[in-house]
Amino acid sequence: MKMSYVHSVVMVTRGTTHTLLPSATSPTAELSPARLHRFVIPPKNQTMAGKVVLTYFDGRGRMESIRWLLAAAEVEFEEVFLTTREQYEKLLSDGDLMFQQVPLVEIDGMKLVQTKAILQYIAEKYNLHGKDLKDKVMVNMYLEGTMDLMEMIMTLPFVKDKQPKLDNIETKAKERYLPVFEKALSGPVYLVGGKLSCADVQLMECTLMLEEKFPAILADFRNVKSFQGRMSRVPGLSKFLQPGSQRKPQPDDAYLKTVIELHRFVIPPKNQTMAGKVVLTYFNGRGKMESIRWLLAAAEVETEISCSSRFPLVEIDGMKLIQTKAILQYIAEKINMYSEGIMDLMEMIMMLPFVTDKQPKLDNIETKAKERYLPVFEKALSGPVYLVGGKLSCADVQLMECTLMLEEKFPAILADFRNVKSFQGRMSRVPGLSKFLQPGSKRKQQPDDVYVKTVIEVLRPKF
Ligand SMILES: N[C@@H](CCC(=O)N[C@@H](CS)C(=O)NCC(=O)O)C(=O)O
Repeated sequence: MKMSYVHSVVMVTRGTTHTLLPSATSPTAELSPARLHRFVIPPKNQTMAGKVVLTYFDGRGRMESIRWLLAAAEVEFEEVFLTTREQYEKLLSDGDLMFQQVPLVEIDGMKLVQTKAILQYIAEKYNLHGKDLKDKVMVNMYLEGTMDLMEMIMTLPFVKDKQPKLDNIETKAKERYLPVFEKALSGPVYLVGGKLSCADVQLMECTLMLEEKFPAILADFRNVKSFQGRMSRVPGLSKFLQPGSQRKPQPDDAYLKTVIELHRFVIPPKNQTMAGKVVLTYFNGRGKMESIRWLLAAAEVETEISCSSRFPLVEIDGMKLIQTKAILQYIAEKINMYSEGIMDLMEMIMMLPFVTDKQPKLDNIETKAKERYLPVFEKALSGPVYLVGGKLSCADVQLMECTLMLEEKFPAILADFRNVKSFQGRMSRVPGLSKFLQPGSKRKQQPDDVYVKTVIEVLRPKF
């Protein structure tokens, strides 16, 4: 690690939180007994395969939930703060950022990107992800919900006319999100399975963020409020909540300036026990449900369809599941960095029909596809038949879906990506998918005007 990258490093030890650097200070100046301890006591839970190093801005953003989770797991971590464009370009040229984006987390000899993939790895590793598949999918649904809400708050500083956004966040928090958690916590101590999970940790983070903006927002949500009290006594979190910890403050102007400066460049399918039918409720079009249809097709799972409800909703094994990515995980077990990247790209295409000035968006998608996403998959497929672990996974299925979507918009886009092109050929011969690709299957067409009108009518979205 280049010392110039290290702005300041704070280490959370088992006992206390110590600010150790700026790195320029004399190392001997702080050799208190507590600090010496750090070399003697191995950090709780953590096998010493190496340090955990987070690379991000010196602010909350997408890294903050990762900091919270590591704190809850009582895992020490170091931080590299990005302050200059040059640092970021170095990371790019070193090939450290798979999709040219931070957060970056170095852990167990890996360089991980994609926030949710990272959260999931840490949660699994430290037993904070629910005890079985059904608990895990519940945890994921809660996580996705709180993440959606936090993302609205996160992007607030970058918005010019803040009041309408703030009003929208407050309404959504009160009417959509908090009632869910209020109900889930009417009795149970934790959200899922009677034990602490990453969903609890993220809900704690989220409610504190909400209170910063709307101090009285929990007045009508007493269960959530007392949950907050309990969470603040979880040992790792109680330390994290103390001044001087690695928790970051609300974004200020200096933080915003840095972020803007840096952004200057432009399945266990087959052996699944089917306790019941799989029913998908969605619009009669692609949207966020299409990846689920693809995955179920690859898994050769029969589905029934009911149209035009508000959200992606899947009824499977007697549960009603919402939140697209959580469903994918239940079916294919593991969301990884690839599928999150592919989803980012597909979401850009998915939003196109709702955009008035399409050309700049299209240009941006084409550039990102060619320069950011396809090169990753071209490399990953130079040799291997499948993306991960030598076997078909949901990432392959999603990549197939994504490349076909891309070709619909840019027919020659795979000309320079031969491995991806021949992967497409292989995937089209996967039995479930070969059926799904035939006319008359449940695969949906590109969105037309009727689809767009229906979505707008039903959801009345505020884009
Ligand atoms: N889906 C990604 C999104 C990451 C992301 O948008 N990161 C921003 C910083 S918060 C970034 O690196 N942007 C640069 C870019 O997209 O070019 C994740 O959750 O990690």
